[in-house]
Amino acid sequence: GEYCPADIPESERVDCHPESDASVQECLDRGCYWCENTAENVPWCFMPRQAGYRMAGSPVETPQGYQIVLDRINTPSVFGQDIGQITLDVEFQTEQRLRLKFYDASTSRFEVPITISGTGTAPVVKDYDVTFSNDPVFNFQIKRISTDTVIFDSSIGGLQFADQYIQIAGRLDSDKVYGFGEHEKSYFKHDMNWKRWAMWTRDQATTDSNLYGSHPFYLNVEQSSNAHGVLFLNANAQEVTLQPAPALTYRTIGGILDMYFFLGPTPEEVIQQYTMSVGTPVMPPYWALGFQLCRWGYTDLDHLKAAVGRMRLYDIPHDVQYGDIDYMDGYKDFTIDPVNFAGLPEYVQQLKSEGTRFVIILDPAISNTPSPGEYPPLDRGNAENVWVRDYTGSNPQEGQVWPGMVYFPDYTRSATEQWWTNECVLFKDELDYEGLWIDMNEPANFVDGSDEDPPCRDNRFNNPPYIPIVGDNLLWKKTLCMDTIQDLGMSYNTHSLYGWSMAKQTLPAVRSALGRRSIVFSRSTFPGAGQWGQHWLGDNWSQWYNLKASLIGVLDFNLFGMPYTGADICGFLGTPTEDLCRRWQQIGAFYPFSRNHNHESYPDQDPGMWPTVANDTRNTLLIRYRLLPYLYTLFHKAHTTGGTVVRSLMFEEKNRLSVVTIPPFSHPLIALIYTSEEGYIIPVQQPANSTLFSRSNPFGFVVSLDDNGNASGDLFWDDGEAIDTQGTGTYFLGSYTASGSTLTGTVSHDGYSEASNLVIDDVEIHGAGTVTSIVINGVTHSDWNQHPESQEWRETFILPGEPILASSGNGVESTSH
Ligand code: MIG
Repeated sequence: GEYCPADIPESERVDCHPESDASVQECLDRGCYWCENTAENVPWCFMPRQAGYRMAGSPVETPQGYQIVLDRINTPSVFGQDIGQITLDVEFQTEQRLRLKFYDASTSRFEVPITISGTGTAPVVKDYDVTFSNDPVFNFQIKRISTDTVIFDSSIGGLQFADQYIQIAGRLDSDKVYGFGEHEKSYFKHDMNWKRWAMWTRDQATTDSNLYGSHPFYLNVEQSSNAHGVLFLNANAQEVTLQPAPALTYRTIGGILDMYFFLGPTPEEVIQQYTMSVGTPVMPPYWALGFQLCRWGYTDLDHLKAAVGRMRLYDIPHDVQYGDIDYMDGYKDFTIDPVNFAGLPEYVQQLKSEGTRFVIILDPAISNTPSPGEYPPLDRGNAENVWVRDYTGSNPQEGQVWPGMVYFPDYTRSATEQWWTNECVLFKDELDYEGLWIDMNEPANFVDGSDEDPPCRDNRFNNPPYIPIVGDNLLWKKTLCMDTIQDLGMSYNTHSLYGWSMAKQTLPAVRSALGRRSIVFSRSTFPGAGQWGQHWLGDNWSQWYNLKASLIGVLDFNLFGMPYTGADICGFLGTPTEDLCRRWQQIGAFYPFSRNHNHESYPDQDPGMWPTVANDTRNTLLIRYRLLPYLYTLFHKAHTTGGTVVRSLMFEEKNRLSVVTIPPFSHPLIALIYTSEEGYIIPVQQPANSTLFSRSNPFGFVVSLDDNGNASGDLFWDDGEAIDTQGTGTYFLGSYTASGSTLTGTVSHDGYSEASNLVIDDVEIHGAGTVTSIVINGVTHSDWNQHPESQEWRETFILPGEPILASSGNGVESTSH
């Protein structure tokens, strides 16, 4: 009828009633259209193209681009409090980076404290162009110049800028959309059939609703196969709807609309440009690339020792052992249970001598019930007033977590950093830990809001006019009230930055405690968190589905600038079958972060619990350890130039695939997929059961020649634990090229004297055809041999547990790894 215009295709509808239960009257009151009987999932209530803003005059040129003043057209309000005039700054920041910042010039609003700025003047040449129009209302198009592709077209309509409701929609060039997190998904490329994803940090076992981190970033691969990325720099509760046009509608309930476009043009370049803007991943210590064992629910030190004993019995590589909250006294940070974990500090020393380091968990919440003098970390925190405050801004806000009643440190306050660093330094004297695992920092609270009555005051922050589709439809579910206060601002704005700010303060703390490199595993993350911390994928289930989804999780976090990531191997919740655990150990051996971890209510699931799992785990981990110099070099690259460590095949132009399907699955996504790329040289090292020992073993190279007989690669090497060896120059960087039958090594940087002790005793060459001579650095080698069956590239990579061809030591092999 008259409320249902024919000219807006279903696929392009911008939802005008994103809450549930739309009615025709409510829809018309918002000045929107109503069309029933659509295809499934299509919104019935949608925005007219005439709603939005209009340019007040022509765009004004600025040194970096344009400034445009936008006036709201007088149409009915969707959620109230519309801002009548907004300003758009268009900044041509670099050749590949464009910023569109929509804000209220008359009133300051919350802005995420991440600065991504250009040089101040527009680049002479750039990959993109922006056009603006007032027809029928303000809209813009962003175009990739080289291919004439419109990569974002806001003429689809829907621009809104209200105090607590900001929305923008855009047509995309292709439906190949990746990213937005944190969610558990079983596919990498998004489903564009009206799928909706909320971003709001939340303590929630893995599912497809909003989880621990908030990552409002997507990658879009265009039809031309060029790629671009977009960051919405916003921390409020937010969501995106992906629709089949292809298009997306983005909504947030606070802050500003701050969009950064990264033009790539390759997917890897997009991620490099993105991570260089928000902070490239911190360089992990070498030992953190080793295998790690954890569980929640070691009832006492003997229980933990028994698990370690099984690792030793089966000679399974074991670089890190964890202490979960069990080691604490009454679950209080910076304490050790004097009964069940008596002797832990001495045992940690023993582990260290065996090549196994100890990492401890710390929760942000600090017990506030002890009397003065009983728990010094609380007393010192009180003295410095480091806590998140209640709505009055003057009293610390109470919550409930593991130790009972607690306060939450405000990690956006500088006094907190001194206090937190001091506590970490003091505790290091009691327990010789090597890394910190920071959990519950969404922040998680065992009660909704508080245990006061009512838990949160009824106001526009705790109960805003619109709530994105966050789990439980409540912003303060299992967290603090939205009007609690940190130095940076109200939780309404800063909630999703809590884990980010905790990681930011914990890296300097742990560095002060150790005086060397460390790790800070953070459950909650936000763009830029990778420059301080690492991430595990949270509380998953011991199910095949979660094994599959973990691979997507690893890929997603590589898009988000946190390549050091992995899922709890064998699953956290539930009891894995022997076969699941075996296969998970095999796949997990190739996560950047390889750790078996378990929930307290389920039986031990360390690999030594089953002989078959133990054997396959050891054999697969030996492959991982052989590849660690390569993995380390990849991390160095990500640290210095941004980009990914684990990436999807669509990031690669040329590759040969080796696919091993893992029964009972035959779907390629369920397979362990190896890209053995032609033309690369991969540095390897003889493995051992700890990096402490493998680091002094001989090196080797796996050379995989391309069709022209060429290959190249590099090796980054340093002491594995000094802070910022890149900055101080105390590292070795070698470049290797193969051409014809000659492999040449060139030292690109020689700042690590120990590197002169590196020995190479194994070079494996693939794709060489008939080999007649091997020359390494000008020296002809005669002690090589050829694989009896095939001197050519092997198409399949064989996992342990299946027959595997043995390495023959020195010389040339054609077995493929
Ligand atoms: O309320 O420290 O995700 O890895 O074992 C649960 C106990 C708190 C949640 C973490 C999990 C950890 C567990 N923690």
